[in-house]
Amino acid sequence: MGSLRWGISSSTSRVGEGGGSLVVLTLAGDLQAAWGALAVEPVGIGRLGLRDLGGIDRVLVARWADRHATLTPHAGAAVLREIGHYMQARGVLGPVSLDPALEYPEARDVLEARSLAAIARAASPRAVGLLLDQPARWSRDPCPEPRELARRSRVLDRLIEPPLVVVRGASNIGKSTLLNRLAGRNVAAAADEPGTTRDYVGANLELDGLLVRYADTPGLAEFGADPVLDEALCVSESIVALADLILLCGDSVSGFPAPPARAAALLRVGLRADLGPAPIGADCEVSSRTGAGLEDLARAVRRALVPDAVLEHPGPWRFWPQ
Ligand SMILES: Nc1nc2c(ncn2[C@@H]2O[C@H](COP(=O)(O)OP(=O)(O)OP(=O)(O)O)[C@@H](O)[C@H]2O)c(=O)[nH]1
Ligand SMILES: [Mg+2]
Repeated sequence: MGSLRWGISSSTSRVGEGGGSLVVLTLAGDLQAAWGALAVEPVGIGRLGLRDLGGIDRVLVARWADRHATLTPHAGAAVLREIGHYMQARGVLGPVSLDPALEYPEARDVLEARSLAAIARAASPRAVGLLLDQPARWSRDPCPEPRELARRSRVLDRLIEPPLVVVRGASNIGKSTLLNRLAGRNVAAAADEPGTTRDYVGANLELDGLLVRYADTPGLAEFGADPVLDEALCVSESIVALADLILLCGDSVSGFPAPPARAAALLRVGLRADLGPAPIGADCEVSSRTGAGLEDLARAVRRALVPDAVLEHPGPWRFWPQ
């Protein structure tokens, strides 16, 4: 179990309406051993699922790679301490707390050391230039307005810890094909029959310089079709509730589904644009077959999560853990 560690990879307050705090934990190392040690039903690579963690909480477990998973507790920071105790009791090593100044002795001051440490763990290419510029920005503006700083920093933190994008829409309209096209490889099964996607499929995607965790979901219209699918559909609301951005998808025939009750940010995406016009109200339309609109979609996703105005703001960013 020595090769398994956990740590808090991000702790952010939700941006926008709805509020609430969201904590993302990272599990890194021998995950096969972790499932047994933590008594968690295993989650396959590229899969997401809701799992009971020691009776403390139902957490969203996303397995991004062989040795990397994230856990998102529903209840936010309040249950974190209990989860920490549970992990330690089960032999999963806690986070190694690194002092950036010790880790980066070449840095001129603690701020420069922090920015080097943040660059090392930042997920998105867009983070690098901004982080390198932070020492200069803080010396220009050492006392930024606290609320505005907090708001801007919460958004920019998404360049370090990838936000969660969840797709929602009717069955058989090209949701999984879109994921495969964006990923440039076959991540999700796509076929010309409803109910092809029977589980959550996740992939890390870089969209317009922003790394996101992207979750494909089963079509909305299939409830009652079979027990495996029903189980997958049952967790839908939980995953949607954790999303930073929902892609509400529709094609010329299906139209857009109703937005979920507690949606974070929303983008309405018209799919299969080569077959017919997008439903009314589309923010963007794409054809995975011809490739039309894919770049615009990537930019729209990035802008919805990290708007241009925030990226281009010349002020400082409080990017280090509080
Ligand atoms: N013409 C055209 N066909 C597409 C496009 N995208 C997907 N398709 C086809 O639409 C069908 C359904 O695609 P999927 O990606 O499996 O659809 P889905 O929404 O994931 O379906 P479920 O998993 O059942 O909900 C397949 O036959 C795809 O080849 C597109 O942009 N244009
Ligand atoms: Mg599908």
